[in-house]
Amino acid sequence: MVKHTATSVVTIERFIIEQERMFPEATGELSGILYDMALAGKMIANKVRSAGLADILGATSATNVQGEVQQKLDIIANEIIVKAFDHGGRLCAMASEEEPDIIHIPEGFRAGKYVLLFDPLDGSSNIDVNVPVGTIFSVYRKITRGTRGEMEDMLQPGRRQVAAGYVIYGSSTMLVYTTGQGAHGFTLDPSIGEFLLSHPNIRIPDRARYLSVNDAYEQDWPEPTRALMRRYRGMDGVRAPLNVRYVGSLVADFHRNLLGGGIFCYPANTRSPRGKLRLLYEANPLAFIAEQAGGLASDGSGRVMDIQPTELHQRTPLYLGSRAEVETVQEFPLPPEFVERRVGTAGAA
Ligand code: AHM
Ligand code: MG
Repeated sequence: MVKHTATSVVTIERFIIEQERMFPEATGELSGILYDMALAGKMIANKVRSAGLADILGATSATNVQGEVQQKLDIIANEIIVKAFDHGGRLCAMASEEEPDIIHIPEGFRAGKYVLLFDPLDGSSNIDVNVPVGTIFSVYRKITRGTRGEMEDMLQPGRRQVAAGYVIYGSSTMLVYTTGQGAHGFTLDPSIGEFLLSHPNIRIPDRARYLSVNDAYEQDWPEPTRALMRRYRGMDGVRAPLNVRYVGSLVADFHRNLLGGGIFCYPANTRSPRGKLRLLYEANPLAFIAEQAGGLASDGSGRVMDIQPTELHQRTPLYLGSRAEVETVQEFPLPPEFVERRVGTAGAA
């Protein structure tokens, strides 16, 4: 790979081309998906930036000045992504956290050899209070015959991802992605409208600083989970406590922990034995980034990316971040009623 220093100006486009050159057999289709995601990210960033002005610029009712019904930002983000990808000829299907079923490529457009799964605007309940939100995405190669994308193409274990990443709409907009050659971060320079390489080859610090968990659920956690959290907080005398930081916006919590070192936890509890977060749209893509940065992701009993999905909107408990912290989870095994892993054996990659 071409070496870049922190001061060289490298656009995301140039970086993607350089990565593609390492694979002489590459057709450029995956690169095209990454460009399109960067474009969609810029368009969503633009909407998110003026989110607080919607009522002023629009109208007091649900209808805006153009007579269009005002849409929630997560629906707008969903449409931006679908429209950025449905005619490009690179995807054969998509699936979104916002839509119940597979999104097929419309008649008349060429279908490609990849599928895209995404959460268009994660943490969108935070928008009203100006907290960072994000887009998360995941790309797999089509495995079925025929031109249409099928459910089987969507329900692949995370270890088969060919690319994944997220865009965080924070104090600046950043895109972080991996194609399995490390995790790389780009910051949007709004004055020129380009994502520039700002965080090449991200490594999650070995020494964790942060614990991100919503402990309002403590009463519903099984005892081993409570004991695990006491460990992270240094309450059992085994280690120094981690600092607690919880935004409640997964991308923001993950991004901070990725750069600063830490663990994000959304454990199973008695009310939600499979946790809250979605395996395909949230857990797997961030797990891929974490592993590429030297971290790990577990569902409490094993590697997230080894779970064989059985449904599009499947949930999973999630422990994500610095390697040693995620490994600690194994020391606190859960009772059998919380262990519901389906690990596929076919076609292990
Ligand atoms: P969403 O996809 O409906 O936005 O929900 C996902 C969000 C994550 O961003 C965040 O980590 C989590 O929900 C917070 O949940 P809770 O409020 O239960 O702690
Ligand atoms: Mg979400």
